[in-house]
Amino acid sequence: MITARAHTNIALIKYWGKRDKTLFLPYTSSLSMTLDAFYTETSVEFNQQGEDIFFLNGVQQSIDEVKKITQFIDLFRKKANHQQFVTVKSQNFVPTAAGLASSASAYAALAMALNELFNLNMDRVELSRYSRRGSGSSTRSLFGGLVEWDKGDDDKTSVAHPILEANQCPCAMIICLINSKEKEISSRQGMELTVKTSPFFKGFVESSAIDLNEMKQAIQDKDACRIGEIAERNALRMHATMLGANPPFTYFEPKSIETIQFVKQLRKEGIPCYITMDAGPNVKVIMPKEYIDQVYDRLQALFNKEQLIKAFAGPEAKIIQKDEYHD
Ligand code: 2P0
Repeated sequence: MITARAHTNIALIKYWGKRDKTLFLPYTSSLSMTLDAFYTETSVEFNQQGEDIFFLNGVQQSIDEVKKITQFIDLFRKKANHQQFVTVKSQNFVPTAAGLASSASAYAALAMALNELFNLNMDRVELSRYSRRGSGSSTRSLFGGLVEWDKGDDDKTSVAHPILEANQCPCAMIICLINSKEKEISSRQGMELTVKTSPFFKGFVESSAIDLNEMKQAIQDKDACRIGEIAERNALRMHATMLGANPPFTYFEPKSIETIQFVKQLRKEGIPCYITMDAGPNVKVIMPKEYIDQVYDRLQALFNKEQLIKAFAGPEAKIIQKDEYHD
């Protein structure tokens, strides 16, 4: 039995839209921070049951869920030229009701574990190419610190690579939990509708390339405020594309807007902090590491402590357990 652990990530430059839905090739390159605070642990082993079996947080999953996992494992079976079925047991380590359970850490951990189980010896970059086929954002969870997923030209070149080690990262984040309800529009549906119908999508793709270049410069300069500024504008441009979709939709809730305005007010007072948001109402506040406690204290004007989670740049995915069985 092999067990792998992968941490989730939050994009500073967003992935929103696929140019190839089968291969999960994105329209834009993206860049994220792997978080120390949340992760998934996944164990895999061969079984003799004649089918793949999948448990998530101790609960055996439905045929539809198993189907997704089987398609993903097939990629590894094919490469290894193996036929064996696999039992997958996955556990999400995220605070209860955080609404942050992420396919990113899930598929990164599964890819890492399957690589070992099938003895494929792929390096992380190559593995990100495989994990991409489970979920785009999982490419970035194979690495720690700050990570870029290059949109690439094709299946081979659309892979992730590390940009900055976790201990070098000048930023921290506070996740503000606003609502953990199941979202009405999944990110997969949301991005598809946006690509198909939003006249603003083209503008997002064009401006994202500029944001990415400026972000890489800010990272090289270890300029946490600039990183925050660029992340905020990139996130808001992504959310603007959704308002332009037909039918229009948004992940914003009143409390999301209130938080954004509060963060702006803190900036006016000289406290450097910025926001980013994903396919849900929760707001992530980005700041230079040394300001995290000050921002945390101030955010308590809007949230109770249970709704605020501090996070720093986290580690790469790794194998944490390997049990060998011999007859
Ligand atoms: C991101 N999101 O870059 C963006 C920002 C949501 C908003 O990656 O269809 O679950 O599995 O490739 O990776 C969420 O999308 O989508 C996402 P699929 P995924 O983090």
